[in-house]
Parts: sequence; C-alpha cells; structure tokens
Amino acid sequence: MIRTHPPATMSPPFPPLSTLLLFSLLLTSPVSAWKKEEFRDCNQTPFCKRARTRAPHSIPSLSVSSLSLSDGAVSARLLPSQLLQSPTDSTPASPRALTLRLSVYTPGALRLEIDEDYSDPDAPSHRRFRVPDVLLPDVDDRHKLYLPRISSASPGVTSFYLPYGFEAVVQHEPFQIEVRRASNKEPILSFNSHGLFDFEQLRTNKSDGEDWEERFRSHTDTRPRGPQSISFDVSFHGADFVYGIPEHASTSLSLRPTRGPDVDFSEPYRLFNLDVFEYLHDSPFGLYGSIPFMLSHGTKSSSGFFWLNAAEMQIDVLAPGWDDPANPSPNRIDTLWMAEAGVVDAFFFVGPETKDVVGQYLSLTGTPAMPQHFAVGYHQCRWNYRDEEDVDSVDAGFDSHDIPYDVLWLDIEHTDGKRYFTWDKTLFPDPVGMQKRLAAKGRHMVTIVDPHVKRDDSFFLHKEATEKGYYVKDASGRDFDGWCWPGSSSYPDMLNPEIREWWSEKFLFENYKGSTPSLYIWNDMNEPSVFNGPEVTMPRDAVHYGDVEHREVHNAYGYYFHMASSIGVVKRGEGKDRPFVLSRAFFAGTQRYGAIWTGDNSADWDHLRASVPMILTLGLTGMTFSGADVGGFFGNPEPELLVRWYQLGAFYPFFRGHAHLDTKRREPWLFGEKNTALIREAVHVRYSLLPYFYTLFREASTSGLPIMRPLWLEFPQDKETFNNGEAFMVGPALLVQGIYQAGEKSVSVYLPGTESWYYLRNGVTYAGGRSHKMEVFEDGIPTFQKAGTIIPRKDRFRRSSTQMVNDPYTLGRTNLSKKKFSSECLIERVILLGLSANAKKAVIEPGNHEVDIELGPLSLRAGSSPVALTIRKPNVHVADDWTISIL
Ligand code: NBV
Repeated sequence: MIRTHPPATMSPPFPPLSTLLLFSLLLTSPVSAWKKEEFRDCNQTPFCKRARTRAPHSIPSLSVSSLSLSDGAVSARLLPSQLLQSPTDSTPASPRALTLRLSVYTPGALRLEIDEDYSDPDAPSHRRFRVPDVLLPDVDDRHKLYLPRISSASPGVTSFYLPYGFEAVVQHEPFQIEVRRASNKEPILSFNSHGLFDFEQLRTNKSDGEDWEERFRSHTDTRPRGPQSISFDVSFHGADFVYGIPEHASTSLSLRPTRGPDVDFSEPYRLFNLDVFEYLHDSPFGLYGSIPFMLSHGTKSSSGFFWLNAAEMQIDVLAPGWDDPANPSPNRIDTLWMAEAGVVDAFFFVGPETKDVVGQYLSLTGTPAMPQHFAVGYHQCRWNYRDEEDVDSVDAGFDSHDIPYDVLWLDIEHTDGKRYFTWDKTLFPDPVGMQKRLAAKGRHMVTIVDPHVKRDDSFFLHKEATEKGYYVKDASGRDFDGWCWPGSSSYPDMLNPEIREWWSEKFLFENYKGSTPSLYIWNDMNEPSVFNGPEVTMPRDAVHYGDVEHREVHNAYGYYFHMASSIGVVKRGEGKDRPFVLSRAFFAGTQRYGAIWTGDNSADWDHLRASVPMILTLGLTGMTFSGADVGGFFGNPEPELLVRWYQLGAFYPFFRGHAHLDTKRREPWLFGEKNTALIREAVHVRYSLLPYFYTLFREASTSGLPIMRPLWLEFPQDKETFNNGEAFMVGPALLVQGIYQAGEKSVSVYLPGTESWYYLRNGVTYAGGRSHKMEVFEDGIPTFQKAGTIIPRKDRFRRSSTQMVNDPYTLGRTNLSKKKFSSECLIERVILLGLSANAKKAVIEPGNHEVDIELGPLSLRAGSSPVALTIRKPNVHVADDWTISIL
C-alpha cells in the first residue's frame, strides 16, 4: 500500500522545501502498518516516564487541613510534597498549599477537585485549565446534594454520606480517600491509597540549569509554563475486570494489565486524540478520541471513575503483584492515572450495578442525542463518489438490486480544492438537483466538513476567519499554519463560544450554497490532524482562546468542533431538526452531539473482531451511536470477509460501508449474485429491526443504556460473560455472535442466564447458562432472542427507512404491553416462539375477534420455511390498547 497522506492531487500554495521533501518521501514509501516511530511512547514522554517509575509511598505524604463544610462542598487545604525523588522532577522550592473540594451528586457520585490556591500571593497569575461545556450546564442545580452530611469525624478522619448507603472517608494524613459501603465498611474505590498522588505546581521561574523545552523528532515544544503534570492511583475494589477509557483498538473487552507480572502490553493506555495511519488491531495506543472514564465490574461490586481533563493522559492498569510480587492483592484492581496538565476534577461512581454506573456518568455528561430515524438505516460511503453521475448510478444500483439504504456520502473530493462548504463545479454542477433526486426516494446525503481551512485569500471562510482573528495561534502569536489536505491550513479556535457560533452559521442554507434540508454533515480530521505537526497533530504550545495552551485542551478540540457543527445543523432547521453529524474525534460528552466511527480500520479479520470490543467500550462510556467502517477502510476485503462484515455491521448502532480512495469499488452487488444476495439479506435484517433499534435509541437517549451491550450488562452475575468480546446483546432481547474467521464451520456460543434462548434461524430453543457448539452458515451469523421478550419488526422492504415509516409491524413473541404513542400503523403479524403446538386460536380484544394460529416462517424473506406459530393479520393498531389471548 502506498501512503496517500496527503493525496497526489495536493494543490498549491506550496509548502517550504523541507516539507515537500518530507511529503514526497511519505508519498513514495511503501507502508504496511502503523508507523510506531511517528508517535511518542511513555519513555519519550517525560511526565509519563516520571510518574511510571515512581515507587508507591515514595513521595513525602500530603496532609489535609482546615477542613470545612461550605457552599455545598467539603473544602480543605492540601499541603503538597516538598521534594520529589528524582532530580529531573521539578517542584517549586517551597510548595504552596492546594485546594481540595469534595461534593456529592445524585444519583451516586462523589466529585473531587484539586487545584492551585489562586488566593495565595505566590501563585502564578495563569490559571490551570478546567474543561468547560462538558458537564451539563445545570448539573449542580439538578444533581448536587446540598450539603454533604458528615457521618463521623474522628481525629484525622472525616466521613460523609453518599447515596445508596455508601460513604466517603477522607483520611487527613497521609491524604487518601475511600468510598465504601456504610453498613459493612467494605471499600469500593480508593484514591491515593498507594501514595502516588503528585501535582506539579505551576512556576514562573526555572530552576538553575533547567530546560523546559521538550523535543520529539524534528519538533520542539517550548513549554513556556514548564512542568504541570498530575498523577495518582485509583483502586477498584471487589472488581473482576475494568473496562472503558476509549479509544484503543483491542480484541479484548476488558482492559488488560499494562504493568506488573505477566502483562501483554508494556505501554500504558494512552488517551491522546491522534490521526493514526493503519492502526494496529490490538494495542493500548490512543486513537482518534478520548473518554477518561473507567468502569469496574465484578460479582461483588461495580463502580466507575471519570477524570474530566482534556490534556494527554496515560493510564496503567496494574496487574496483581505489581507493587509486591510476593503479595498480589486479590479482589482489587489498581490503576495509575497520569495527565500532562489540567486539574483534578474527578468523579467516583458507586453503582451499585454497572447500569447505574453508566447512568451516573451520563447524568453529568448528558445522555446520547436522539438521532434522526433515517440515520439508523444503512449508509453508503466511499472516498470518493466521483461525480453526480456516479452518485446516481450507485443510487440506482441499490434499487435494481433490491437493497435498501438511506444515506449516500461524499468525501473530500467533492469540494472545490478541499475548501469545505463548496462544490467542485465540474464534478458536481447541480448539488441541489442531486440531493433532490435522492430525497424523492426518502434518501439523504452527507458531505464532509473538516476543520482545516485552506489559507487562500479568495476563500470566504479563510478571509472571514483571518479578519476576525478566529484561528488558533502558534506559540509566537501568529495564526497557526499547518499542512493538511488543502495544503497550508489554519484551524478555527473552537474553544471560543463566539467562534463556535460563527461556525454554526456556516451551515445555514443561505451560507452553505448547494445544501438542502436532506443534507447532513461529517466531521473528519478533527483530532486535529496536522500532517506536518508533532505526532500528526497541532503543537502543544499553540494557543487558544483564554490563553489556554493546546496541550491543555487537545483531547477536546474535536469535541468542540463537532458541537459547533451539530449546533449548526440544528440551527439551519430552526431548531426543529435533530442533528446528524458524524465525527471522528470525540471526548466525554460527544454523545450529546452525534455519532462517531472507529476511523481507518483495515479490511482484515482481526479488525472485524476488534470492532466489537471497541464499539462495546464506546457504548459503556456513553458513545452508543458508533460503528466501524463495514468492509474495512484500507485494503480490499475478500468477498467472504465483506459478507461477514455486513452481517455483523447490521447490528452496529451506526451501520456504514466505507472504503479508501485506492481500494477497488465494493458496492454490495459487485461480488457476484450469491454474495449480493447475502449482503442484501444482511441489510434486510437491519431494516426489519429498525423499530427495535429506534426504540433502543430512544431508551439510550433517556436512560443512557447503550444499544450494543456487553453480555454482562444484562447478566451481571454471570462470570462467564465478563470478558466476552465476541458476542454482544442488542438491547435486552437479542444476542449476536460474530464470525471472525474465514471458512468457519462451527462456533461455540455462550448463552448467558437461566432463561432459554430462541435461535432466530429456525426457532429452536437453547438452554441458557452454557456454551453451545453451533454449525455456522454462510447466510447469517448466529442470533438468538431471549425468552419472554418482544422484538418489534417491519418486514416489508422498501428503498429507504423513510418509505417504511407507515408500514405495519410484526411482533416477535408475546407478553404484549406498550406505551401510548401516536401512529396509524397496524400489527400485521405476531410470531410466537416456545408455545405449545396445541395453540390453535387467539382472541383479540376489543372486539372479541377470533383468529387462527398457523404455522409460518420466522421472517418474510425468500426461502424462509414455516417453523413458528403465527397470528396473521391481528390488524390491531400499534398505538391502541389491546390484548391477544391464546386459547
Ligand atoms: O477524507 C478522506 C479520509 C476518510 O475517507 C476517512 O474516513 C477518514 O478517517 N480521511 C480519513 C482522511 C485520509 C485518510 C488516509
């Protein structure tokens, strides 16, 4: 594979000669995989190296003093360490006290804030960065408990109550916090119990001979404010596994230990949003987004920890015995958290169930936005659909092959020279007409809008942004100028609310020429990706609004960009439209603004496998509307892989096929009749389940529960499921087992719980609580419905989801009860699994109307044989109250 970063179509103005040389090298050098040397590891990252090599309790202990209860919080002073152990560690000559605040939130969170004491006359005037706009604006009014009630205060210890029978215990000397069950004092979470808390205070002066600059490859980070990192340990007690902290590619659902005896990974999990070319499928290396939220789960307890900090973070999961190999501590998972800058603004979540932990996190950062109905359907993307004719012929191809789809996507080549919000006039002379033709079939279009703005004085966006001073600045105060798709580019400073407002107005129909109400948006490269920047991103010493250094806000840049675009889409629809904006970069809170995908994966079986733990992890951390490129972005999937990917992707919350510019065309009908039929079947499965998915999206938007769930979220006591990253639940009723190998003939499927399960291929019952060896068929992957559940479906296939809105429903299973909503739709079929074959008739009330129960197929798709008892045409309204009694 030739690296196409940047593309051969790169246009003037030309960069300096050195950059050209660098890129001509990149263009011609064959690349087979991830380029490790382009990125820093922990040893090359001084704050990480320092924190990681520190021994437990080796720092002089901290003590809590002047503890008082006021303003809805417990406030205190914390005296930091005098001196650190290594000469490279830099601490002020005479450390100042830190401020500590603890507050309690419903339903079940303890907030810990530690910052500089800015009232100290010796404190530097610059304030450390606290990430705004991530916690819901009214979070204090709705969730903060006034005041924490002290449960006991003995010398040296203060405890206060938390919801659900938990308490927080602050030990004053040495400083440490424990969250525990009030009744039996069993710990759940602890902070600094290994004495690893370290807070590098801001300084104005360097010590003698000290060098604050950091160098990596050809880049120098000036670090004008010097060292300012923070690190600490957090322990999860009673936990069997920890999960979360996306985004990493992994074949394991749980987070494997990164330090201690017998570890697989030697690097900590990195959270630093980066554009990683050809990422590995199994690595702790950080990808495009960061959510610093970890959950623990075990049969004894579940808990969570969230550190609201947007600077580079590195997190070690410590294997039992990491501190003392002779005495590994069972039943506890220790972790070490390290960040380059920021403050401690952290939340401990008490559960007690994992679903509660997810809810507690989302009560602070917001539940996922309810998507547009069409966005739940299938999306067809490719870098690039060449021109309007290409668009029309792909669109027609779906119709002639009887495959529904909802959205056709246009990548960067549709623009006039990578100037977003414009169209290439030769290739796309009539964008409005093109969108209208799609819209006539109920279909939508998505265009890409990246954050790099071409530095071209004749480009309106650049002109305005320059005149208004809206770009991020470089360390010397000039508009930051980096290299990206359009060549020389600058980046709007999305941290500034005024700039976000300006950006959002660019989506108004009068501003985005050629856009129509059926056009939605895709934000790519918003880590931000800067081809000639350190680690392919913006230099850390670039400066944002409010004198915030890029290092402090890096992981949230893409979040703010996505937010501004999403607000723009809502604004253009005068607030009546729900947004649909897909983003590659993300941060805590992104779920409120739209969907994300897992970036540039590869067309191989390992990436297919890794997509499941990746999407499950995203769901657990609030980002339920996510998916992976079906087929794999890089490379050409063999037909079997492509088919298996469609069969799995049909269950991703976000279902989109996508491919790199250099790959062969792969629209679903290009692989022969048989494969077309298999892909059609996979897409039909998704379309028949649209009512179920849409209902799950609604549930996610209210309770925050993910759509695609680890088995243990539904079966929290079933240990067998705790590290199963190959099968998953879609909602509470459907279990899906992926097939991750070529030529697979059989697969072992673990069905959890004590209930039985119905195999949706043939209606056969399987017992829960054990593994079953199943034959594997090429026409689908194993899916099972849990006994006692109802899955609403729509079984008539049309061109798009929009055209199915008024179609009747099929209900799979009985126990009919539902909520009131408005709809003219009828129930056309009820399929009953697990009912005695003696059931012959059903009575429908009101009306006392008797109907026959017959044998029918499980689905209406071609070739389905009659295996299940079916009530045909009960013809009751889905929105009415009715009962069906089986006689
Ligand atoms: O815009 C081109 C691609 C896009 O297709 C892909 O989905 C993104 O993840 N983009 C990255 C930039 C180039 C990647 C090599």
